[in-house]
Amino acid sequence: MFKLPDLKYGYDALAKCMSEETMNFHYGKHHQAYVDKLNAAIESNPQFKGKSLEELLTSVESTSVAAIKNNGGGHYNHSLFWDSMSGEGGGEPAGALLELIIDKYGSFQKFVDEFTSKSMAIFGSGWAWLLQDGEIITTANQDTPISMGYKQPLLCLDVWEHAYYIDHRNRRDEFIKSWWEVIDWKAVSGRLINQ
Ligand code: MN3
Repeated sequence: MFKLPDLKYGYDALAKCMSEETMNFHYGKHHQAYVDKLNAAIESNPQFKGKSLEELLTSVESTSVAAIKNNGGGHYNHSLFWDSMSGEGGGEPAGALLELIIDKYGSFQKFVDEFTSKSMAIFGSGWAWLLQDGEIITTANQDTPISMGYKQPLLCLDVWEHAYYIDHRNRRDEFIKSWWEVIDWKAVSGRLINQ
C-alpha cells in the first residue's frame, strides 16, 4: 500500500507561493487521490503487488496499465515536488549544483529564466524538470522522467492549474515567480548522484 508522504513543513509554510487552502486541496486531496487510485489499480492488477514506485514507473508491463502510469506518476511527481520546497527556501544553490548550472547556463539567473520560460510554454497540464545533467525538460499530464529512462530528477514544478488557481488565478507567471522563493536547494542538491 502506498501512502501520502509526510510533509517536512506545515500547510502554511509555503505561503509566499501557495496558501494553506491550496495545500489542503493540492496535497490533501489531489495527491491523496493519486495515492488512493494507485492502490486501487494495484488491487485490480495484483501481479504488480509489492513493487516499489520506481519499479512500477520504469517497467513497460506496469506502465502499460494507464491507471498505474498516471496515478503512480502523480504520486512520484508530487512527492518530489513537496520535498523540493521549504518555508526557509529560496536563494541560490551552492557547491556542485551551482557549478553544474553555471557550466550549462552561464549564470543562475539565466537558468531561472530558461526554466521559467519552459514552464510557461507547457500547453495545458504538466511538469517542468531539472535533470541530473542540468538539462531542463517538460512532461505532459503526470508523465515522469524516470519512465523515459532518466535517472532521479533533481527538481520539478507542477504547472497544472490546481497548483496555482486558488492563489494566483490564471497567472501562472506570478506563481512561478513566487515558487523560486520557496525552493529548498539543499534538498535539491542532495539528489545529485555525482557530486
Ligand atoms: Mn498537482
